[in-house]
Amino acid sequence: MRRWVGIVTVVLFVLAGAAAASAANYKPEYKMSIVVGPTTAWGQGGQKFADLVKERTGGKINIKVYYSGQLYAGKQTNEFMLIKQGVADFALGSTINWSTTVKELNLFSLPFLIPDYKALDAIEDGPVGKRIYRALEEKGALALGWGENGFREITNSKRAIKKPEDLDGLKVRVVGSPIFIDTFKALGANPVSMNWGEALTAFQSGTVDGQENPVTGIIIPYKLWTVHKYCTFWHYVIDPLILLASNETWKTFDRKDQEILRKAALEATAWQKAEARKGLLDSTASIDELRKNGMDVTVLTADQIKAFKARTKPVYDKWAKEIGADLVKAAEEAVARSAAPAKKPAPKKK
Ligand code: X2X
Repeated sequence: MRRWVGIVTVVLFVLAGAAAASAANYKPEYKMSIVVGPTTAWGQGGQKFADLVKERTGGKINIKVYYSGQLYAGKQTNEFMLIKQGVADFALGSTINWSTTVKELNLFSLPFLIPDYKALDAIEDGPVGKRIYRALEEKGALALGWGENGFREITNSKRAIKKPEDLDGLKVRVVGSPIFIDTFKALGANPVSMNWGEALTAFQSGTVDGQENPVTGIIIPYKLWTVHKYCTFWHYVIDPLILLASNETWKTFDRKDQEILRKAALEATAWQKAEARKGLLDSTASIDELRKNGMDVTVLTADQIKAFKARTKPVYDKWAKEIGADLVKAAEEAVARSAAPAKKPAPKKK
């Protein structure tokens, strides 16, 4: 009997020690980087993830969201390095900002590749999406879910944009990712790259004339009608978000917590993506809101879009090579399949 008590005591002691050691490996605070502010669905999606994780781990994993790029010193295109180095443990971020490190992400910035949400979903949820995830993992980050900033439409303070010539000489703020500089130069504009935070000041002072960003994602929450009168819907690129965990941080979590994190990420990104599409997918509520706030909104027809597509074709071809011809081809095929009419079910045999 004595002996048994002794063994049980030793076992309990070892188990308690292991539990303490694993809890001790957990940091008191995990950092999540977000480039934009808390009034956006993007920011709220990050907070939702943090809340779900805190609740489901009983407070063991405590994620703090750092909004408006507080974690990076310098350029927003450095955000991926924060994750790679484990300075940020998580990020809900735009593929554009990470595309200077992970070249495959430029796929989403190829002008006029992805015409609608169906095409985007076909890419994200199919083999192309898996290849993008693999590319991220090789560079140091685990992708946990697709969110969305949205189709990037153009706003400016000078004139309505209906044809490429309307962009002539227009000073347009773009993200510091080279494909955007190439695209706007091809369109005859004068692109200037700067962080989002600095861009807002530049719009107010009028040192730049325009910018491109999604309607529900950025234009509405940041009330860009206070600086720009004109908005053109041209759907020239779409900007997905991805929820990332640093590989460095991920390996410190036990299996059970990894499962909790994965599930919370899928829930938070699905919620965030649905928010981003509200008032755009099934109604004109977002256009109405821009007009109500005094904006002059132009929605380009398929024919008008052709002229912009033709002008940016050399940029597409150049960047398709950089990204990888086969990945681009696979994406083009996914887009084509998504547009094909659904096959009719075979007639029932009598
Ligand atoms: O800087 C932008 O334009 C923004 C907020 O959309 C991104 O982070 C890509």
